[in-house]
Amino acid sequence: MKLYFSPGACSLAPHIVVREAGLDVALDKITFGEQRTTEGGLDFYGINPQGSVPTLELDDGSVLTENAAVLQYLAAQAPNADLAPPSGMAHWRLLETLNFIATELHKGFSPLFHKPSAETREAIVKQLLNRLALLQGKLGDKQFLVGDHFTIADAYAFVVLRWAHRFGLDLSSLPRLTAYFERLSARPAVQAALQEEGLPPS
Ligand SMILES: N[C@@H](CCC(=O)N[C@@H](CS)C(=O)NCC(=O)O)C(=O)O
Repeated sequence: MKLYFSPGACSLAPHIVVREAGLDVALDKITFGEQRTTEGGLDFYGINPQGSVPTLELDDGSVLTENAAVLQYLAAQAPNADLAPPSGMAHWRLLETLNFIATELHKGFSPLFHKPSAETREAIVKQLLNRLALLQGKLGDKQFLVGDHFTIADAYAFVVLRWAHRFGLDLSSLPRLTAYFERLSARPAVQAALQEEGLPPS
């Protein structure tokens, strides 16, 4: 398998899962510009017509996209790592949480990457802080978002919380979420993925 990624983008979530699961997955860094190219200089649009990461190339050459699907596919390749509860209410909570992160948080952050006006930024940040408070509510007093151990939802949550810090959101009113982010940051798999993407440890 090969994971096409961009440093610090949402593809960091499946990258973390690859490390948590100990999967043998090659990495290929996409250069974003007017053209999008793989490390080998191939046109990335020829691999994924949307040009977005994460993109996972499977061993048969077919391609899987959409973070929530890629994360679940990777977890299914390493059932012993127990990164995605396969049944019961925990399974539905996992899907609920992945969808919440993808649609309410991930896509909520996207406009901040395009340098919005101060007024637009303020509205976006207000909405994001509301959604992050909801995420803290989902976390409750638990150590992880779903059940009692790390799942693919935590890998995805780590990425959006990292963006919250990168964009200077004031999370002081969300101490449990801040402590959760620090716990995730300390995981060896998270640190390994950050280092491999050439990113600072926190
Ligand atoms: N719907 C896709 C969206 C992925 C996405 O937005 N990826 C961003 C990086 S975080 C990207 O590649 N943006 C470049 C683009 O879409 O042009 C998913 O959930 O995987």
